[in-house]
Amino acid sequence: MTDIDPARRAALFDVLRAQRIETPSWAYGNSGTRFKVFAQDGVPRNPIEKIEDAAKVHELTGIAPSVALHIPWDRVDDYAALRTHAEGLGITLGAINPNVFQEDAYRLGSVCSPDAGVRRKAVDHLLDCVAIAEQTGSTVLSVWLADGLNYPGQDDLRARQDRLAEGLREVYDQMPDGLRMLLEYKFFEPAFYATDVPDWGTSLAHCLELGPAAQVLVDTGHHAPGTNIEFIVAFLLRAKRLGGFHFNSRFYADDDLIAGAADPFQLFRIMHEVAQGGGLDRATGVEFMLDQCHNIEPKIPAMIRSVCNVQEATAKALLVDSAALRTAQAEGDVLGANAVLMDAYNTDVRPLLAELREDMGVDPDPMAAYHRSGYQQRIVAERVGGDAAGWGA
Ligand code: AFD
Ligand code: MN
Ligand code: MN
Repeated sequence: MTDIDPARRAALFDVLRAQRIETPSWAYGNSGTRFKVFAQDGVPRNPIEKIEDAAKVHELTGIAPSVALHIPWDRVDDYAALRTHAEGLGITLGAINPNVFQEDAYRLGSVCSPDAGVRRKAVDHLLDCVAIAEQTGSTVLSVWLADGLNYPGQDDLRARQDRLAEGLREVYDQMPDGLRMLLEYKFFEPAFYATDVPDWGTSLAHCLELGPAAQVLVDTGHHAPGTNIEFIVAFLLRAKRLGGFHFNSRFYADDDLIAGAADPFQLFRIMHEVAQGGGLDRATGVEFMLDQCHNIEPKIPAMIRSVCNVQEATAKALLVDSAALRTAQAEGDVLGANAVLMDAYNTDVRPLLAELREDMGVDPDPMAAYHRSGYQQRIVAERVGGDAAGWGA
């Protein structure tokens, strides 16, 4: 058991109780790589069933009260009804993720395409998603563009930035008050030579040009190996342009594995910078979202594991003795400062989190509770026929 004084424990619990981690609708469906999508029994066949799975994750963890949608994967005729259904299950609809990367028209790009008609099509889809966000009550438009080039000379790099700025400007100017555009970057894939929003600097530059409702979305799987992601987080928090995260884990590329599974120390360092920079204060508006694809493992347990991994990293970050850290840093006590951080990281916070969960009225072991619930057996038995969610490959 972590021996921390009652006042500090209470403060820690207040922050952890308020933590909100959004799960992605697409992670409940079938997924895979360009080589194969492995179908699993019981996966949802429509947005309603995805929302039911997301609601189960929230019921068991207590800190996953919203689910991000992906359009058109989650297109429905009545978004207001979908919103009501979600709220009836105890969760809300979260970020709206436009999809301008899965139609033939987008072969040479979407918003950055050399073809004006394709750019029009892409911007219209983004505008549709703004309208959908208003119906779902979403406050985030989560924009990831797969746009890029495979060969030098294929297109004009600067002209593509002009097209990007023009397209985002049109969307930004149509956004209602209260909606934020989070512009996601990715250093490669599906384009292999150049990506039009490849890094945090490009995203930040466009966000600064657009206005205060545009912020950077940091997907933890979207950096070259060895990138110091926590530096990016600290910098963007200081610039008040950290819109949020797509948490996942990677060993080599955008692997979309369970958050914290590949490098729990990196996840802790990221959450330490978030905690130190005020990012856990709801008022700063940092969105903590998962973006994963559970290709070979059962979907809902993987999601529970991911939510708990982010929660665990947060708890450890909150255990950092900030006063001792500041003192050691000010004194140039290199080993002392590092030791303060490592003390927190090396603390087993699982007993503390079990206590927190009991305090919150949820099972101290969400994973065991899921396996006891019979939910997996129920969805496998009930979800027979129809078209399982996912994408072909
Ligand atoms: C892919 C992209 C990006 C995007 C996600 C959902 O790399 O992370 O946010 O799909 O559209 O993972
Ligand atoms: Mn992402
Ligand atoms: Mn990704």
